[in-house]
Amino acid sequence: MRIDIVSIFPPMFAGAFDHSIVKRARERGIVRIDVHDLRAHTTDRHRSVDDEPYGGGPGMVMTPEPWFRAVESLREEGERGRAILMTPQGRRLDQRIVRELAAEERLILLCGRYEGVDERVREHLVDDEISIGDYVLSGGEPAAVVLVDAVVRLQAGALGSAQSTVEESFSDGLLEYPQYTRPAEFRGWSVPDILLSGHHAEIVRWRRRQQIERTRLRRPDLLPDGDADTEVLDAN
Ligand code: 9D3
Repeated sequence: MRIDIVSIFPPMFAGAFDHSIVKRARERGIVRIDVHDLRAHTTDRHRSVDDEPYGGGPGMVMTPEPWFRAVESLREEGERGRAILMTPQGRRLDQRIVRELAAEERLILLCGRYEGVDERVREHLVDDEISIGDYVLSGGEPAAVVLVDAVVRLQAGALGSAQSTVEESFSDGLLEYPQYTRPAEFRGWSVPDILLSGHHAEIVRWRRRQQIERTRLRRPDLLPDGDADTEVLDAN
């Protein structure tokens, strides 16, 4: 898979893809990630990427020309790719969308800044718009890092064999059970006896109950046919 990122702040990605699973996937040739400076695609003396909004109002709007030039030049080499604008107005990223994007040959991620991007970019250039959640970032760059991480770890061969086993057994939509390691007692706090008992079948049942109970209390939205009122009452 190929991922191109277009931004006015390429240094924000320094080191972001140089560790852990993403690093290994790049080293293995599973994914190629290139960051591009939007300003390289400006044509005016001041390399401007924004201008005042038509109709007035606060802030600046990112001008369409550099985005079109950047994406069109990327598309001249290799696959067309799926161009995605990172924006608070996009579809909210979840694991279903991550799987959908992970199946693409190439992604071109556009990171906006300022108050927004000229509407013609969304209407005539990009194929998709993605948000990573309902909170305010200063721009699309951190969102692009999140998306890349989630998509790359789904590429075949990106995970070590131990990790892929874990991935499969926990992809059941529940939160994880509580985990402990040595020491059995730490500052007076003990590991639950059941985990030291060696009764494997009972441990499996205990962990399952913990998963369900924890999900019911903390993330009832993940459970099928939840009654929100009842769940809040039970939690308190
Ligand atoms: C404070 C300005 N906001 C009200 C006019 C609009 C606004 C514009 C641009 C809010 C945030 C941003 C910058 N954010 C992103 O570009 C962004 C984002 C986000 O803020 N949250 C979650 N996902 C994303 S993806 C891109």
